[in-house]
Amino acid sequence: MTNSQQSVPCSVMRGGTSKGLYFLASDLPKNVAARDRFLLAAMGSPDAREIDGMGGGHPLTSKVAVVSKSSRDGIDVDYLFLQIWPDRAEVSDQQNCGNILAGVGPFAIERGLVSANSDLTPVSIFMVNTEAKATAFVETPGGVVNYDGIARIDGVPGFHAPVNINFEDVAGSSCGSLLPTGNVVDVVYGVEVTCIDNGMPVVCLSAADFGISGYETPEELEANAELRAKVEAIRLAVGERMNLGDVTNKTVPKMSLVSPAKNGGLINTRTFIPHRAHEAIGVLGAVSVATACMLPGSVANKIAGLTAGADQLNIEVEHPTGFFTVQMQVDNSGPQLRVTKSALLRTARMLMSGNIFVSKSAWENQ
Ligand code: NQM
Repeated sequence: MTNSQQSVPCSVMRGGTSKGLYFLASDLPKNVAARDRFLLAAMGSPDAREIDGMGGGHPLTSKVAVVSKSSRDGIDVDYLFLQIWPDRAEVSDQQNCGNILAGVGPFAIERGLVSANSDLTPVSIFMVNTEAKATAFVETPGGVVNYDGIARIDGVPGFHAPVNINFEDVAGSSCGSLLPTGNVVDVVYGVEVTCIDNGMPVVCLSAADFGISGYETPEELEANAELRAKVEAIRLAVGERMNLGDVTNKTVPKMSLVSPAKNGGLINTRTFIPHRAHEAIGVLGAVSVATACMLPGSVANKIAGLTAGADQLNIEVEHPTGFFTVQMQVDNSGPQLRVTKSALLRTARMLMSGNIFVSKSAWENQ
């Protein structure tokens, strides 16, 4: 602590293709409004550049994980994800984040919430936002987290230790069911859409329906005001139908413009999250798109050209900076597709661990 500043223990980590602040819940104010004021000050929000805080001025680098030991059966830690809006004084717990999730296992071990007794430590994680479970496998030779390795994920330079993550039963975790509108395809403002939630609420749209190729850069997409307005109008219209209420100020659903793969994958994507264009694709966002590819008749399925029948598949989702591979296991035996498991590879890295400082007046005003 300094005279005018209050400090709190915090780690800065890269989780997958995102970056954020990781806290123990016990280090943060218990009162939610006070916690949010503290996190806004810590990130430097509201300010487009977040210059007076740790945020990177983009939703993908303005994220927080709050981690605690779990009291739930068979679960090691609880993980609450919070999105800090860079340019609005707002903190949202309305969505989950599978990228920041990748850092939760290593963080939990580093901070003594989980002990590492073998070379590979499974960390079972309850994702508080969506009340779903994930298991992350963290390399811990000699009981210490290892970050070096030969795993590579698109959107992150270099090679790192793998963090394999399994999801069980994430269908409908935000919207109540895999197909929240009850339909494989809905028509909104004359455009065919597939609304799906396999861990993240996503609307799949055909890029061709918007007069774009689907291979534009995120910058080109963000500069296309007409496209953004059309996509946003559809998002606002489907939000209620997806059981998400008024989504005007929500970070969900994500809007994924799909087109034929052109680099050997199954499908190509450009995703608004929902107002900035993702540099890659979110983890659970990719799981939802991969699931849509397996769903006969969906907007994504028609473009991917996948025929029904396979119950285990590696789905390569292309995005602006490469591929995202999702291993899908589904049960095709009933009238409706049931997802039994999804698994994927991420990497994570501890970047800094220490104390974060906010002005004492921000702290005391809590
Ligand atoms: O979909 C960005 C990210 C995400 C979320 C977003 C994510 C997920 O890349 O699970 O990871 O869509 O807001 O971190």
